[in-house]
Amino acid sequence: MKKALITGITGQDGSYLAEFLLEKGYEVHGIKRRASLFNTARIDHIYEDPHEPNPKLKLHYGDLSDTSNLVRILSEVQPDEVYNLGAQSHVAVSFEAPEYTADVDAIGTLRLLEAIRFLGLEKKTKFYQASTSELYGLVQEIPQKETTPFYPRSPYAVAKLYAYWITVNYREAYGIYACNGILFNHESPRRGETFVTRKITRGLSNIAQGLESCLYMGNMDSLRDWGHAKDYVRMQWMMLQQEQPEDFVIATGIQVSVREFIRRSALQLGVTLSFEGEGVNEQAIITAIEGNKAPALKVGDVIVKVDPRYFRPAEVETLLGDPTKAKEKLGWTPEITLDEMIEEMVAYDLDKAKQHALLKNAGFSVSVSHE
Ligand code: NDP
Ligand code: GDR
Repeated sequence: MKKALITGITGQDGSYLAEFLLEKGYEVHGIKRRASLFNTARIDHIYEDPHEPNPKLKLHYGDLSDTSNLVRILSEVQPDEVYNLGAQSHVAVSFEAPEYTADVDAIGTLRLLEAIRFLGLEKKTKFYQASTSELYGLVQEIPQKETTPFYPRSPYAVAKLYAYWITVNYREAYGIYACNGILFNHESPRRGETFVTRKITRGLSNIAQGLESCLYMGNMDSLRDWGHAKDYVRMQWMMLQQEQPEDFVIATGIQVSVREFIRRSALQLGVTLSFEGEGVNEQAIITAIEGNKAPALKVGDVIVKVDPRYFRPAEVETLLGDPTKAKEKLGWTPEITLDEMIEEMVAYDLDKAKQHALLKNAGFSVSVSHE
């Protein structure tokens, strides 16, 4: 039975990857952080009681900033595959916490690779690094592929640039099977609530149910290539099953704007919108118009406004990936379309909003978290 170790198992990708590997018959080990509240909601459904004989999912407390902890866990687990998905993964937050982001996202990767080397696991343990389309930043070529030059535009992306190259370097210097998946944005109902897609599907669902009145957005002109996390974790595993380690771009090859994502999400909710001041972000407002079927909204209600607070000091305006290499070499193609993904996310968030609304209407106090 193969053993995998996942850093970031409590995150969006970690939870889908853990499910995927358990289905493949792996023994899955995950590193979770100590937090003052439970932080395992995304993996509770696959949790196994450690008191039962031979659990297939095992969790270890740890942190990518803690070298001795990582060495100990790797030494105990002796994994066949390490998936380094743990990171301070929010681009906007990285401007506020640049040093922490560098420590975890850049040096954390080095710590894991050094632990593999220190423990003599170079020939046994394969290593996957969660690299990102943010490396392309100020875009030099459209669409972006494996050979496109990098130009990172945030402390997050600069930290990930170090992680990308240290992964390449340990592959070349020490013969470790180590590779980078350069993944474009991927989303799901498990996406963190402060990333733009989830903020939109959750915010609009709450508005449609009368729990909130307005969604405050940053740059709605931004263009992204959005896929579904389930399709992308399959590819992470495929990359570690090859004869030779290589780096791959994973993307859909289709790009839409944040504004278009709002429009398609609203359509799923039965909300018809009017866009004003398009292209002039500071003035853009979005109102409900006739034909809208959401019970809590009336014609003319302003549903979306721009708040400069959500603009970034340096923005990545346009990302579009070319996944040809992954298609040709690994036979990978995404199976879930953007509209199917939006439908799934809206259904999930609307269900949650309806539960909250029911409680609220029955007189219970309900609070909605915001960033
Ligand atoms: P999430 O933010 O959902 O998950 C990040 C995970 O990392 C969480 O489990 C989090 O723990 C953990 N983590 C954060 N800080 C530390 C730390 N100091 N030590 C150990 N673990 C830590 O990210 P995603 O699942 O969306 O992304 C997975 C990886 O892929 C990340 O590295 C991200 O940068 C990268 N990536 C993501 C893309 C996307 O579109 N989703 C695209 C390209 C790359 P906790 O739950 O306790 O917060
Ligand atoms: P991104 O994702 O920065 O691409 O990084 P995010 O969803 O945060 O932003 C996408 C685009 O939307 C614009 N935007 C807003 N973003 C947020 N979060 N909140 C807003 O209110 C808002 N309004 C507009 C942003 O400016 C941006 O242009 C994600 C993360 O998962 C990274 O870890 C990963 O590496 C990359 O995707 C690929």
